[in-house]
Amino acid sequence: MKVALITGITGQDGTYLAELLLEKGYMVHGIKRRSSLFNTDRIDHLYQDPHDDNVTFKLHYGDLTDSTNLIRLVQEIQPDEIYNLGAMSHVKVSFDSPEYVANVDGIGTLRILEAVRILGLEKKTRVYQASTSELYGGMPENKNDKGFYDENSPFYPRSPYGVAKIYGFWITKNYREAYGMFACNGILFNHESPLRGETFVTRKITRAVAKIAQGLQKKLFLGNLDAERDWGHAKDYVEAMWRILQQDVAEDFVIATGVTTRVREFVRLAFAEVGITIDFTGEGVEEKGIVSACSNPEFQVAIGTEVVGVDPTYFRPTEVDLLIGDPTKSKTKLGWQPKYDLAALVKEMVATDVDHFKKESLLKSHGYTIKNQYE
Ligand code: NDP
Ligand code: GDR
Repeated sequence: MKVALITGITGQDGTYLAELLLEKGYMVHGIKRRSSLFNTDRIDHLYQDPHDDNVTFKLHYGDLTDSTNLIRLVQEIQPDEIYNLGAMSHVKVSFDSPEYVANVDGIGTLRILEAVRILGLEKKTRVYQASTSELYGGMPENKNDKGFYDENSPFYPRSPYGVAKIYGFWITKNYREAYGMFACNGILFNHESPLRGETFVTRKITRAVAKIAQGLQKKLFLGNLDAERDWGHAKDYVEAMWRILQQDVAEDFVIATGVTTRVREFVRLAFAEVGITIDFTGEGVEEKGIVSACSNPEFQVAIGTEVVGVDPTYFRPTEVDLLIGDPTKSKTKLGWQPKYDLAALVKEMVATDVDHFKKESLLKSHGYTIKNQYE
């Protein structure tokens, strides 16, 4: 039985990856942070009683800022594969706590690699590093001839998050070259799902659409509606992570769909899922999204209602305007093929949020209040 250790197991990707590895028959260990409230909502369905026989899923307390904790866990677990997904992953928030982000997202990667080296596991333990398209910074001159970012495109990070992750990228590559470790970067472009954190733009939109349609929210405020992102589904992307560690030779791979879409268009598509047509008028901070049709009798939203506005609070000091990745290498070498396109992704995200808020409304109408991660 292969043994995997996942940092960031309580996050979006950690959850899907744990599910995938369990399906493949792995023993899965995960590191979770101690918090004053439960932070395991996403993975509660995977919980196994540690007193049972043949347990294949186990959580450990730990933190990427704590070297001794990481060394002890790697020593105890002796993993065949480590997936380093733990990070403060919000680009905008990284401008507020840049030093913490450098410590967790940058030096945290070094701590994982050093734990493997100190314990002499260089030849046993393979390491996957969660690198990101934020490394490219969206600089137009750095795209390849076909107009995409690929494994050879230069980096130019535009946030403390991107700068911390560039350290993680290079230290992973350096440990591969210096110590012969099987350590790889997956340079993943944006990937979303119904499990996406609520303050990332796609989930913020799908939640708001579900609430506005049901009369639970009046308006959605966003930042830069012109930003363009290459959005895939997290379920497809964790499959690529696993494939990267199954290669004969350790290498870095771009994982992307090759299609980019504006935030404004994502908003339109998400509202369309509940039968609401949005027209955008005005420019810059004056831009507004106004309902021009509502074809679903279940959701009564009046024509002419202003449901989307711009709030400059969500602008970033430096922005990544456009990202689009070239998945050619991952498709040919890894045999990776995404199952979802953007339409299927939006459909699933909106449907899940509509369902959630329907249940919540029903409970409220019967005098119950529920407090969970959604509030
Ligand atoms: P999430 O924000 O959903 O999850 C991040 C995880 O990291 C959570 O489990 C979180 O724990 C954990 N974490 C945060 N700080 C620490 C710490 N100090 N020590 C240990 N664990 C910590 O991110 P995603 O699942 O979306 O992303 C996974 C990884 O992939 C991240 O490294 C991200 O930067 C990277 N990435 C993500 C992309 C995307 O589009 N989703 C694209 C490219 C890269 P807790 O639940 O307690 O907060
Ligand atoms: P990103 O994702 O910064 O690409 O990082 P996010 O969803 O936060 O932003 C995408 C784009 O949308 C614009 N935007 C808004 N963003 C947020 N969060 N909230 C808003 O209200 C809003 N309005 C417009 C942003 O300016 C941006 O251009 C994600 C994270 O998962 C990283 O960890 C990962 O490395 C990269 O994707 C690839």
